Amino acid sequence: MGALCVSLSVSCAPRAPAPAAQSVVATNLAPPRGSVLEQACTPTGPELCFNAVDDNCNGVIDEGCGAPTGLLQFVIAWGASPADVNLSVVTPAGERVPEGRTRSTPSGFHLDRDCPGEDGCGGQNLENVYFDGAEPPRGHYVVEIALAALNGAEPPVKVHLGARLGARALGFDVELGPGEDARKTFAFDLP
Ligand SMILES: [Ca+2]
Ligand SMILES: [Ca+2]
Repeated sequence: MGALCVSLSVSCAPRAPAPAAQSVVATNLAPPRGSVLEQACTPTGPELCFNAVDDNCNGVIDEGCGAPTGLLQFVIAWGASPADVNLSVVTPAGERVPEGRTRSTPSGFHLDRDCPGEDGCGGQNLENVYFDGAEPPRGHYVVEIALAALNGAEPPVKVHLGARLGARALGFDVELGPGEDARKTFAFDLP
């Protein structure tokens, strides 16, 4: 027999371990140069695919769209632009994903799309890096968004970066162009 809990009081329930997402809290957020952090999430309706936005404010970006997600996730979207934009993440261990043609790190980070050019990218450019485990490595992260080639696109190339950091989703509008604007970074710490 269990305890004599006849009410619906929460205190009667066995204490559940905190969800892993709640233990992942990023600090020292450094937005890309020229970008403003989108803190507040305003639900705008059902989740829309391929926009790197958490439209329904459930903390998950582009869920149900075929893109794998995880406790850490970084997504860039740049619509139908012909520009070649690359997303990469440097982990606390100094691993980089992707690294050349290698799309996964030993610690569990993966890139699952490389646009434009792959099947399914046409008109909905999206790159997605996610962590597949329950305990993301602690330390300093750098997310890089780089313009590799304009391919005839008119600068600036407007890219939306969405990030899922545990239970929290946030985003930035990033503009890329020639010169020093060809590479922008978002950095944070996971203490
Ligand atoms: Ca969502
Ligand atoms: Ca979305």
